[in-house]
Amino acid sequence: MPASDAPAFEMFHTVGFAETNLVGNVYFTRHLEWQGRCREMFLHEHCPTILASLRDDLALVTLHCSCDYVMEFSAFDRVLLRMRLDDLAHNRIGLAFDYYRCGADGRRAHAARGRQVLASMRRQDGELRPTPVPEALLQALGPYRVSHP
Ligand code: SSV
Repeated sequence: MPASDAPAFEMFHTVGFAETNLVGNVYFTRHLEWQGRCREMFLHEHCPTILASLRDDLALVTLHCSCDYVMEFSAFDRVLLRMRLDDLAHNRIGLAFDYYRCGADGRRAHAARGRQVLASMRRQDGELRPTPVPEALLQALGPYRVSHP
C-alpha cells in the first residue's frame, strides 16, 4: 500500500468512447495502458535524458504489471492516476498506482490500484544484462519515493 506521505506524479484523463466496451464501462486493459502513459509522461517531464538512453542501449524491462479493480469508469469520467515509487533495490523499480474517479463536485473515489516492477538492463552483445538504475532516473524518482516503516 503506498502511504500518502510522498507526493505522487499525477496524470488526468477523460474517458472516451474508444475505451469503453459493449456495455459502456472501461475495458480492463485500458487501465494498464494508462499506467504506461503515466510512466512515459513522467520520463518526458522529469527525466528526458533517459529517453535518449532508451534509444541507445538502456532497457527498462517491465517484469510485472497488475491492477486491482474497485469501481467502474464510463465515458467522460475524469480519471486521476497517481504514481509513486514504492520500492527501489539493485536494478529493480517498483511503482504503485492509485486510480481515482473525479466527481463534478470535486470528490474523488478510489477506483483501482496498480503495480509495476521494472528492471534496469543494458543491451550488450545481443543480450540484456542487469545494470544499476541510471543516476538521472534516481534523481528524478527521489521525491516520489514512499517511505516504508
Ligand atoms: C520504451 C520502453 O520500453 C519504455 C519504458 C519505460 C519506462 C518508464 C518508466 C518510468 C518510471 C517512472 C516512475 C516514476 C515514479 C514516480
